[in-house]
Amino acid sequence: MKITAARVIVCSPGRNFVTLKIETDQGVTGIGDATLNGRELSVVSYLEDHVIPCLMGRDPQQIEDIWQYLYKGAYWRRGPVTMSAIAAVDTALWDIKAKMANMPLYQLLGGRSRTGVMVYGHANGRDTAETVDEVLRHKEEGYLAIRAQSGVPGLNKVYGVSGHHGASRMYEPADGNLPSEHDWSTEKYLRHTPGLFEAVREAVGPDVHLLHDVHHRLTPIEAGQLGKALEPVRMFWMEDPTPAENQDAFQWIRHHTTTPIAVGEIFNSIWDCKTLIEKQLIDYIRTTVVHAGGITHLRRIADLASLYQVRTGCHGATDLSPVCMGAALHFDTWVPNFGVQEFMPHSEEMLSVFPHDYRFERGMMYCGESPGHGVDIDEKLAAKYPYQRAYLPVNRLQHDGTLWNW
Ligand code: CS2
Ligand code: MG
Repeated sequence: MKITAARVIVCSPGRNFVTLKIETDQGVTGIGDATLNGRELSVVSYLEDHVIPCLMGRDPQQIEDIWQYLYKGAYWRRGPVTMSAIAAVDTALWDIKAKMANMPLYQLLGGRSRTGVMVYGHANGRDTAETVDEVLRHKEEGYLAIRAQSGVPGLNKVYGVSGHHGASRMYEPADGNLPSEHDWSTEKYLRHTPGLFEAVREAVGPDVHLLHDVHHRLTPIEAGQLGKALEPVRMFWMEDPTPAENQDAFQWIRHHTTTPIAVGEIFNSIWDCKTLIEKQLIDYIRTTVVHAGGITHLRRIADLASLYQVRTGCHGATDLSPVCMGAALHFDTWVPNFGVQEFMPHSEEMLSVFPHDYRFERGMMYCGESPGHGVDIDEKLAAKYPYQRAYLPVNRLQHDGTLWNW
């Protein structure tokens, strides 16, 4: 069996997506997500100019050898661009192999480990009252796990909150021809957030899992302070409490709080999280199919995590395409140490470009039974949505403009 062609499809049905399609001499094709929000065209070039020429004529069944070839053969290992490109190839090859085996991808990985995939939804509001309303709306829809993000009194624009009530589902941070600028004050955030979650827990009751994304903005000791303040709320997790380049820094959070910690959506290899997992400094690992080297590498991360009772919590924002969501749901259906899957619903416009067989029902998601990962791309429709450059925002401290973590 041979790879005969491969091409990158860039489209923007509401936001930019990058998809790799691989064709074979047996007529079977596979697709993979290669979307890196705000730096999409870097991955396009990495694939078109450097990876695709090396794939021609190779046997698509040799998923592992191709992974090792692209990882070690690049010499310059790791990084979000490299690992997103490798992920796209890997996902497409697993799609092909499952189609050749005439089985849904989760069967090929080792079969079903659970009846369905528990997901968490995004409830956002401009203030505490709106956020409580959104959390209750999600509870009504059957979500068992709900992330809550709210505006902060005295701040103009913060992560995770759209500009108007009820639009929380379509929070799309990448916009504009240049990065927009947000303002930040840790003091105002720490004054506001414990009260937000007291109100949310009071309204939603004890059974719903509550999550929150700090989005890399605190120091370790501030994160310990927040985690301790949130303990009475019994959070499912506090996400990205502090930047994670220094993995050892998380020990200072652990010294002060038992609030569970999730990290890893911006990680792209097992090396980014090895210390965090081995020292049990986290409880959930957020690495994803599209940014952490595909199914092949994500399995290795999950297996390492399972040795230390760390569970998976794959990233699933709308800047990860439906192709990534489809592949992730097969991974989630198989992986023994599953925790939760993020689910930020794509718009109908986005989904129209990516026919898929996964579905949401009362807080759970279910991958389909069709061979492969169950997602395709309508290339004619995709062509109607040309790429539009868009950036993620940057963040500055409100009092003096210091560039901060967004
Ligand atoms: C967020 C993301 O979903 C999350 O947990 O951290 O929305 C993140 O901001 C985007 O994926 C960045 O592209
Ligand atoms: Mg996050």
